[in-house]
Amino acid sequence: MTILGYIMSERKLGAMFRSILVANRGEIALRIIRACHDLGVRAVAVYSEADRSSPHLEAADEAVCIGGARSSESYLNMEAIIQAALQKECQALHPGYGFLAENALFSALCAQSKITFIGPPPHAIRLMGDKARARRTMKELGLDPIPGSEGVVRSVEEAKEAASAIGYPVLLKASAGGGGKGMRVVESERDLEHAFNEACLEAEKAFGNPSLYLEKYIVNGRHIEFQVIADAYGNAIHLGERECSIQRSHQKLLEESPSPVIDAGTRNQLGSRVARAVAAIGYVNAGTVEFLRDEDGNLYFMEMNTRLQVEHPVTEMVTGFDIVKEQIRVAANCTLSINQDEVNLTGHAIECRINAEDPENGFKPDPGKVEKFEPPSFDSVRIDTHVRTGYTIPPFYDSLICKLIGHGSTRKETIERVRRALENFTISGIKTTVPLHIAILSSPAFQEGSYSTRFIPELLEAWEREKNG
Ligand code: MV4
Repeated sequence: MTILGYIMSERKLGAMFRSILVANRGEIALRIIRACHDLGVRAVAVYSEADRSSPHLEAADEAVCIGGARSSESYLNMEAIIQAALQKECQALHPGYGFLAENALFSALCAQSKITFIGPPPHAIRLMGDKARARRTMKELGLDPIPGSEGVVRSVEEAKEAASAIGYPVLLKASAGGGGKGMRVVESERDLEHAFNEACLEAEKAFGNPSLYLEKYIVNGRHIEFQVIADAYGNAIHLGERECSIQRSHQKLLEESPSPVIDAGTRNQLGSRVARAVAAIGYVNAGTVEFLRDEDGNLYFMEMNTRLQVEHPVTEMVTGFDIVKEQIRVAANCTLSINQDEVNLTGHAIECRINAEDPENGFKPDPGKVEKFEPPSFDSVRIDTHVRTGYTIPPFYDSLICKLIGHGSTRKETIERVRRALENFTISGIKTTVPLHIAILSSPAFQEGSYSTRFIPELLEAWEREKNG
């Protein structure tokens, strides 16, 4: 090909990185290291003093200690992480999820240090991190947000006015929040002042920003999110949706793709609008656009997450597309390796998040030594974990220890396959959420696909009743 031909051609091959710093721990660090190695890239791990014997260090080509056990001293320590990347001559850095993944300042600091942040540019993180601004922006781009306030509500009076206009019940959300932290349902005007003041204080404390916005409270909603990925040339595609309505305290427990309530027409239509919207804001890399579906089937924009998500494997299983490898490629200025027509969804996938928690005891984290860890090795079942027999789970971090993801040709087959896999999973020494997942998969409401927000509270109530005889 001539040089002009190459410049004019659609496919661009950026210069691939030689080394990538993996700025995370646990299962996702291993997942990212695997993607690096598949691309022939060296992976440099970082670790805290509590993670000295973590399996992700062995899997990496090199490892650097970045500080103390507490996250604030290590995995949130921007300077130490950038120092490690520079010292080990990494051209890029993958933040994983959590920690610094959605920190616009960190993304900018990487750029300043000539390290490619494998994620969106700072302006996109900032825009979507301001949830009230994100609602306005997406509305302009053709995605209807949940009916609510125009922007932030600056006073109780403003909140009252907005609430009367949309009708009670309403939900107060923190503009700097996300993921449901600090939300407050308000049933009537009488309760608004108290809820507003409490939510302000809470938002200030949790996010350093007291700004609130207000939405209509959708009863029995379903959480449905679209996976997108965009390159640096303005191309964006969607990879279908995930249903994430099975949550406890705003933590997702189980996710599936496709959603039982989204048909092909809705998927293609909404998916294209989502892809067009993210391209329009100059988004680059992987992201997730979250919707809430009401009982009438309306799909409202809720928020956008500007990172790789825990539940990305369900999308990988139904598309056969490696999202983490593609994140690295587009960060290296390659064009997307497929176009929308080449995205094909096959069968069904379900992910169970296995946490070191005690479901019998209010889901209290249960760290400690894992005496036995024997995952099933089944066809079409993927296990993403950093745990093995003899590993000690440190008490300092998230309690996610393993993701079990199953694929099948139908939803029914997948449910059976995942349930059987869970029944053949031996974990001893710690309490886990495996029995809860077996109960979810065995429940008629789940099997029918007719579950909503209330599913987990109801299942847990039934469990309590059973326990107390
Ligand atoms: C809502 C909602 C009802 N109305 N927003 C947001 C973050 C996510 N973790 C839960 N969120 C919700 N946002 C409005 N305007 C209900 C929830 C919600 C939920 C949604 C889907 C599935 C399970 C849920 C459990 C609790 C709350």
